[in-house]
Amino acid sequence: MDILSSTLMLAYILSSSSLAIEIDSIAESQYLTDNMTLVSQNETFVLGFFSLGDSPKRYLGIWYKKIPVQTVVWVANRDKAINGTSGKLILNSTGNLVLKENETIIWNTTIQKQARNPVLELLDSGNLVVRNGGDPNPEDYLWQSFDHPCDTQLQGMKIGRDLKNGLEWRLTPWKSLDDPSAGDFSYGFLLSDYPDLSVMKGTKKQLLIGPWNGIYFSSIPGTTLDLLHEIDYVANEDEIFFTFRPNIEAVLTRLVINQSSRIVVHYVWEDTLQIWKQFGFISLDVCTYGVCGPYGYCSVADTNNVCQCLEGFTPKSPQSWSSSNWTQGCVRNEPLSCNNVTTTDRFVNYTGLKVPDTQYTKVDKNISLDECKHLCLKNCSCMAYTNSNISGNGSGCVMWFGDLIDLKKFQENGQNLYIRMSGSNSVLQHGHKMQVIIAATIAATFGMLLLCLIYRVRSNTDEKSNSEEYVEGYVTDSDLPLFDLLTITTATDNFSLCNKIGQGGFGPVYRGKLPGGQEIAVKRLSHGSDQGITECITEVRLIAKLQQRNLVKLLGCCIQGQEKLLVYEYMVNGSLDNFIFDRTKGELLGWSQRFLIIYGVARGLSYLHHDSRLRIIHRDLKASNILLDENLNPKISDFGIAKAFGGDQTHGNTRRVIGT
Ligand SMILES: *[C@@H]1O[C@H](CO)[C@@H](O)[C@H](O)[C@H]1NC(C)=O
Ligand SMILES: *[C@@H]1O[C@H](CO)[C@@H](O)[C@H](O)[C@H]1NC(C)=O
Ligand SMILES: *[C@@H]1O[C@H](CO)[C@@H](O)[C@H](O)[C@H]1NC(C)=O
Ligand SMILES: *[C@@H]1O[C@H](CO)[C@@H](O)[C@H](O)[C@H]1NC(C)=O
Ligand SMILES: *[C@@H]1O[C@H](CO)[C@@H](O)[C@H](O)[C@H]1NC(C)=O
Ligand SMILES: *[C@@H]1O[C@H](CO)[C@@H](O)[C@H](O)[C@H]1NC(C)=O
Ligand SMILES: *[C@@H]1O[C@H](CO)[C@@H](O)[C@H](O)[C@H]1NC(C)=O
Ligand SMILES: *[C@@H]1O[C@H](CO)[C@@H](O)[C@H](O)[C@H]1NC(C)=O
Ligand SMILES: *[C@@H]1O[C@H](CO)[C@@H](O)[C@H](O)[C@H]1NC(C)=O
Ligand SMILES: *[C@@H]1O[C@H](CO)[C@@H](O)[C@H](O)[C@H]1NC(C)=O
Ligand SMILES: *[C@@H]1O[C@H](CO)[C@@H](O)[C@H](O)[C@H]1NC(C)=O
Ligand SMILES: CC(=O)N[C@H]1CO[C@H](CO)[C@@H](O)[C@@H]1O
Repeated sequence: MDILSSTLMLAYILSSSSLAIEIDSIAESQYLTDNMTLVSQNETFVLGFFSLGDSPKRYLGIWYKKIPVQTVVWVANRDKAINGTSGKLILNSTGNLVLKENETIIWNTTIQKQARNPVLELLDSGNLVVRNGGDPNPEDYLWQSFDHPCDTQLQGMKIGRDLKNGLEWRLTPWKSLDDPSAGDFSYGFLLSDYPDLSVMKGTKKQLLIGPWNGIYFSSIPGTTLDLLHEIDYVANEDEIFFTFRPNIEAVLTRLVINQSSRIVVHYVWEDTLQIWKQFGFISLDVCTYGVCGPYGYCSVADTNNVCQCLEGFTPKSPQSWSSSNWTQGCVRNEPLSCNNVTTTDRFVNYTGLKVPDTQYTKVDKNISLDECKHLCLKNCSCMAYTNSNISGNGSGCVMWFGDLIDLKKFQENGQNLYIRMSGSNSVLQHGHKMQVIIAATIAATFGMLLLCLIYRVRSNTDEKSNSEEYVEGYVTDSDLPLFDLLTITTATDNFSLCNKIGQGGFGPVYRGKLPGGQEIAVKRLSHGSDQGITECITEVRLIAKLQQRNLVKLLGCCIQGQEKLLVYEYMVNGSLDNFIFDRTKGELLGWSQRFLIIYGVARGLSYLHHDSRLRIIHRDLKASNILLDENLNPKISDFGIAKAFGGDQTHGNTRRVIGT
């Protein structure tokens, strides 16, 4: 029967290649042909046929409707293309989707559930679903594309395992830009008591991102609460998964696995620039799985000394170790002494780590760290333990059996791991000493008031030498408040003109008063401004980390829809240019006062250039960016185009002319 397959014909529109009919759902026995698209309710996504490059091959897939750069997030027939435009997607009476080219079946679904008047719909989340018509529970889908991920994780989409139904939610990259079929790599969870999020190559472990420790995946201290996303992790008898959601509405974000050295990339749509920006990524750097062998740890920071033995261990084969073949790992200086009756073994507290491969682990969520220790001590093959959940004061117990492999060490952050050591020797003291030194260093160098911690994954491609941006991984802002837009509009009297106190390159600045009475200055980044989310976040990230009396203090930020607002402490005396370019006000500044201002600015700069953890070049230092507090103390502001360098980097190239 050749009935028109749409329940509702909305419009004819010009798509990239031909005239397409847009429909909003497909009922039983109806179909979608090459010249039709299925559009989600709010027109966020479309399902349709597309080709890649100049190829005549056609694929059925989902992409963003409103984004000019065609961004395909899901492909049905990724392994078997249609040769021309005669593809047809049919929803048959059993609720199955069948994609045909003429009479050849290209792709189909196989559902177990009983279908009644099935309907096919594309949701605004990008999820293509088949559900029973009139089903009161819209979540009870017969089939959904979110259960069959390709290379992209969208908001709300699960990566993990459905243990009840035996489904695996795993991302696999496209083979190439014009071939969506699955490449060798994949991204998902490995099953164990304490599942590792991993990148696999075939069945080989390529990179362990680590287990979820209650706050982050062990090798990425920081994924908790980057400024844009929160991660939800669930592990129970039925399923293990993580999903993410942006804490800012209307931001389009996606996580993609790509068969290149940047294996997992987090993209955010930059509306002002109309491009996808890499917001964070996980790279296949030197610290691939097991590169340092048992009891060795990998450190990204030191490229000359990638692998080190844990304290109390030495290379198993010093010869191959010195020729940078570390895979044999390290052995104990002092053997353990343990049998099922007695032991003199102890545990040494190692800090700042990614925990080892969790394949042979046991988790008990109900017991304390101390009970965990005793349990581990009793079993001679238990080599380490720690809290299974490190949030709050830590809770639960995870124990490792057998050799510890794939440890990583971080310069900051990381977890504690209690490793079994012989109790009869000097190693123990050594271990303790290391721990004290580390703790002291952290306290002294970084201060305990870190607001913003960054896990930096250096680009290991040639982009490093000439890249304008110092690309960084995920950002955390556990202490930096995100203000509600309503709070700010109320505080500034809806950005009233009377409250406007200045105009910066990127937008106006308003004065405001928070409900508590605190005075604030709000920088409102103009909608059309080039300063997009990433620049905004650069500023937040840089400033939040800086603690110095000659730098203006950032109280928080607010990013909601088009609005990007930065909230600072209010400076009663405004900016320096108000004084020095005004004859009457200028007279208020005596020479000694001027000297103190210059001195303060210099101190602020000295801090930025030498004393802060990152070298920062402000690049837009001018009188209007020097603010004065009630005592005329100067504070440097406006870090919108500042550039950060590694702590020891003294040279860098830039391709843009910038600032003043
Ligand atoms: C769409 O394609 C079908 C067959 O593939 C054809 O019968 C129909 O006329 C086409 N509709 C339009 C509007 O081109
Ligand atoms: C669609 O847009 C409307 C209005 O903007 C909004 O209220 C609704 O929640 C949106 N629906 C979905 C599924 O996003
Ligand atoms: C498409 O064309 C290729 C090569 O021309 C052929 O091998 C393949 O079988 C065709 N596919 C279908 C579904 O006919
Ligand atoms: C499908 O039918 C079209 C038009 O009838 C024809 O051009 C095409 O070669 C057919 N494809 C296959 C794979 O038979
Ligand atoms: C519906 O499609 C499935 C293929 O997934 C097939 O097994 C089944 O026979 C079809 N049912 C009907 C009624 O066509
Ligand atoms: C993967 O990333 C590389 C480098 O960013 C890019 O050139 C390539 O096109 C990407 N591949 C796909 C399939 O998107
Ligand atoms: C490293 O050593 C192991 C065994 O000691 C050997 O199998 C492997 O091939 C070596 N790797 C390289 C790159 O030489
Ligand atoms: C310790 O092991 C020995 C032999 O393996 C066994 O006979 C003995 O019962 C064990 N003791 C305990 C306390 O489990
Ligand atoms: C292990 O060391 C870390 C860092 O010094 C410390 O915070 C933690 O409390 C120590 N663990 C125990 C059980 O003492
Ligand atoms: C853990 O404790 C909770 C309540 O304290 C209890 O309901 C649960 O059964 C315990 N689980 C295990 C594995 O002992
Ligand atoms: C130690 O733990 C392992 C792993 O859970 C277990 O297989 C083994 O039987 C335990 N050994 C003893 C002596 O309890
Ligand atoms: C009729 C048909 O082609 N059925 C196929 C549907 O897809 C499954 C795999 O997903 C095949 O096993 C069936 O043969």
